[in-house]
Amino acid sequence: MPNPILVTKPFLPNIQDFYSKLLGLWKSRVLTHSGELHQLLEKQLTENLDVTNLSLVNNGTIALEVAIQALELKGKIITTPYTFIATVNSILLKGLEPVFIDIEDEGFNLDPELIDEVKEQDVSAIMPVHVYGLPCDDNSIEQRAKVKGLKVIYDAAHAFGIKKKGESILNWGDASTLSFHATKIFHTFEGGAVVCNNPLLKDKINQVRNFGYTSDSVDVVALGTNGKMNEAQAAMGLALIPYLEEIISKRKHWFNFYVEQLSEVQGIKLMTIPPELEYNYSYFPILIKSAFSLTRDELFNKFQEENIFPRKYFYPLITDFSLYKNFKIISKHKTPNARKIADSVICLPLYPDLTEDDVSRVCEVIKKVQSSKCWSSKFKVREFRS
Ligand code: T4K
Repeated sequence: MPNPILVTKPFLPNIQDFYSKLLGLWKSRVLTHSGELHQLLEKQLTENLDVTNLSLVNNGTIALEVAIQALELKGKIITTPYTFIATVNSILLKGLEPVFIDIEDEGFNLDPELIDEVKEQDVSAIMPVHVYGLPCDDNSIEQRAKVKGLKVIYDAAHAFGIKKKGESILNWGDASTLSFHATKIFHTFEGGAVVCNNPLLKDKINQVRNFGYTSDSVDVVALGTNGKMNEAQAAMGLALIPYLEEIISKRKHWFNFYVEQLSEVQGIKLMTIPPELEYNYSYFPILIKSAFSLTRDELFNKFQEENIFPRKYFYPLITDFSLYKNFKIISKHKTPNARKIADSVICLPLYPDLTEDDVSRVCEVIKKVQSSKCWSSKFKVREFRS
């Protein structure tokens, strides 16, 4: 059996880069609570990502919860069912209710026009997701948010480093949240951040991530949690920053390799990157159409037989998970576009340390099953004619 190829493999810095940063911890014994490495990482990421305010937290789910808490949201939040479970769990965990609306036709992100159809009472915010790092339609979303007096939190877990027309998309809305999970472009083992433009909101975010304490840790002025990133996590982040260009350019190389190999395959639809985007090459989703020889699930199983493990990001839809299906407040809005995409998507393996042999193996599985279909249908035509 050939080596397994997983959907992703975390990028690791040279171990010395990480180790040298840890040495300081053995001297200082400051292991957490906004230590030296934490402060340095916050500063470096703020500059690197071209954002105004960035607060580190201990994962991307807590980033969402902290943003909801700091913005003092109540009632309901409009969001998408086509996302990772954490987006919507964060809403429920904070005692709010999700209102699911559909994604755009032929897209992956929430359809802003459907915000107009939400008639539910007590809606306080919109939580769109930049799925695979492809930016949402911010103008349409924020225009509607303004009219309705809603806050906007972008779940930007996939959008590390993405710029549109030269500007970071992390600066959009009231806040954006990032995930630095091991499987992400940039990681701190586990980790995340909340980005915002308003310095007063940053103060509040910093309070909420630290039990609600004021910066001098004397008084508790907000309802807070323990969302702090520790120094070992920050050390990993600092060790990885110098590799960011290499990480993204290697991902871009394999992304383009897939495009070259697969763009002519009948029945497979590839994602397109808008020209004005500086993309991070975080995912390589393909959509399996009816013209393909196998169904999505048949192709998925074929991959497993070949020891290749892509993922169905994002299937099932959030609204199909038992927790949400059985939940009394599940929204009445229909989401046919999201269902169509969830039923046809496969994210192929994409990470810097792939080899040409790996990517060729993945592409061969697809090309082989499709060409055998073409061959057998030609054969049938010949048989019929003779
Ligand atoms: N919002 C959105 C839109 C998100 O996509 C996510 C997370 C969040 C919010 C929440 O952020 P965090 O709280 O997670 O920071 C993965 C990740 O666990 C999750 O972070 C990510 N989204 C989601 C899309 O994917 P799984 O369960 O599908 O993948 P997992 O963890 O099994 O890993 C995938 C592959 O990576 C495995 O085949 C093995 C490999 N792997 C994984 C880990 C963790 C390694 O080789 N080493 C490792 O340490 O969720």
